[in-house]
Amino acid sequence: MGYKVVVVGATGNVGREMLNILAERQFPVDEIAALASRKSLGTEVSFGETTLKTKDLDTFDFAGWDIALFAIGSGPTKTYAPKAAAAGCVVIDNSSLYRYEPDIPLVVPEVNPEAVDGYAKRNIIANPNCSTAQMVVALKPLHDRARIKRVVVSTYQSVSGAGKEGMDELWDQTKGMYVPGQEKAPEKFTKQIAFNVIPHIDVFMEDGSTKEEWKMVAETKKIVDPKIKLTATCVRVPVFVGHSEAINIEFEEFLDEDEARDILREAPGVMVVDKREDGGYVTPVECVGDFATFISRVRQDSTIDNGLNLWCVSDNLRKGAALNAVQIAETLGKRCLNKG
Ligand code: 11C
Repeated sequence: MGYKVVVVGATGNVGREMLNILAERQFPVDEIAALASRKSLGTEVSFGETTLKTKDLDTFDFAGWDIALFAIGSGPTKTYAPKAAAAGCVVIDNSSLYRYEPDIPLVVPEVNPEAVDGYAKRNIIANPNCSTAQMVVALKPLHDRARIKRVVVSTYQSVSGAGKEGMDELWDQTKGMYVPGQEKAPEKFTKQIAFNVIPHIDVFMEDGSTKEEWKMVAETKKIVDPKIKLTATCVRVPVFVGHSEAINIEFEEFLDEDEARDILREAPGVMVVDKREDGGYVTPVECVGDFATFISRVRQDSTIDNGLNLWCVSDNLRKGAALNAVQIAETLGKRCLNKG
């Protein structure tokens, strides 16, 4: 016997990936429903070899359904997630709405699978931000070995993090640079994204950081260890899919670069590609459609006592969103629901 699964926001970038990944990983599904807002109603989406017609989120009755993977913004999530949870359906939510609430588990299954056990308090589990998810998969095994004191991370985030509109803007603006009359002014992003980089993702906070940067701090503390100090600079780059991160780590104990590489090679969800030669590292275009978080450029930081640098790349629509949500569903199934 398997699960009755709902995907909410099935026509978006992340919702479509959720359906693909449920099928690819052969999640034990007895019945599946793809829900969308009224404006996308009737749109067809793929689930493995089958095609699903989307149903109306507004009138859907969640009673009798086991798990709902939510991939809609915080606003509509606030309306529909409590409805689903109250009907007895466990919500796995990709928005930022519930992530920082103490009684809602925030889970990356390779890092804190046991946190899933707290799902029943609200019947909701939160999925982290994409830039956090891939980073903590790499940080956790290193933290277990040498205790991380401080992290300095700079991100290079693809436009798909801003949804389909972000991808369309990069495409149209790039085309518009060469086709007279088709110039495209910034709309989704605050400045030109084609052939440019923008050090601004999400809104500004009072201290001058952005919400995206704040999320990396708050989520790392909740998922890995509240003692870890972290400072981030998050940058949007003209890449369609795949977030990259340059991560500098200061440990309490010395950790040799070769040992760090070996630890990462053994770590769940991590793939090390680290040859000190031309092309001996991973870039975002190579990670698209993959499940792994790729680590390259592991090297000692000789400017501090116990420092290490590394390069971390992953498909932000997968490990950063849909894959992590499906992994949470798998973990919930194994640890708590025991079907399938
Ligand atoms: C981006 N990381 O790249 C964002 C997208 O909190 O789930 C995901 C935002 C979030 O723009």
